[in-house]
Amino acid sequence: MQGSANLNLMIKAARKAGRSLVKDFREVENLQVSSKGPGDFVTRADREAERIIKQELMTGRPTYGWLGEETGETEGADPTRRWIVDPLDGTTNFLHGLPHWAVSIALEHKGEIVSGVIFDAAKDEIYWAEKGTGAWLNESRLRVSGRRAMSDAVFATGIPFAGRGALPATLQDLARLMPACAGVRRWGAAALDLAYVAAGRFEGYWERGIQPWDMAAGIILVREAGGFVSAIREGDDPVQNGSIIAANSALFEDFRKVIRGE
Ligand code: LIP
Repeated sequence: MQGSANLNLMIKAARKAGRSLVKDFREVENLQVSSKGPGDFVTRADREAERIIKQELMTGRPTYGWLGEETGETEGADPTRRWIVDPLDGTTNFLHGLPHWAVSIALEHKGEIVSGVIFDAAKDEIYWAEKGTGAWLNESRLRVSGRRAMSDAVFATGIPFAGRGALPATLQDLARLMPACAGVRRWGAAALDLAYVAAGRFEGYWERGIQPWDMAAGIILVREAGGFVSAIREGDDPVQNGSIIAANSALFEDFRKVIRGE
């Protein structure tokens, strides 16, 4: 697999963490029937995956900064570069034995996401992209969907739960979008939702109230596959403000108008 030294380091770290998570996932499936459930076990699996990734990346690039879902933010000696890592995106799917989760690793340079890796270890699909060199699934080049009609388009999103997230706004989004499109999916992993937009499987994705590590790697994948990404509110930055709209080039403006209520 061609790519820069940083990308190859990211892929090595993602695959090593993915191997650990696949082993733990098999145990989680067995724990579904236990009265206590696998909650604590999944927390340990999540933290072990981030430990593996952090060891690989910070050994290879000790001066870079760090932002990880489990271990938080650490300033680096190099203030221009930062790893942004979700060791297990789709945690609730993992907890319930649903094989739709991923390791997500992104590299940010001077505030811009310049490379990303998303590893769906359960399906052995690794998505990767570097600025200016395209988006890839394993060894195949990715392009966003060519569909041009909203009525033919399938979109993905995240739906608030347990009192978290922007429920009224999301319900308004759904009320506006559902009559205009061919379907909406909620598969529970933002990183894979964005990877699927880059792969042309979804025409678009949006979500409110998610974290930088949920979206960072997926942003560069969508852009390098020919799609567009923005925040929901005009002028916001998706990574900084926690809301995101992503779609293929043909539908991006129409989709964004629907979500913005324009
Ligand atoms: C999840 C996201 C998903 C969102 C969930 C959660 P996690 O990330 O991938 O899109 O709807 O609320 O934030 O917590 O599994 O890393």
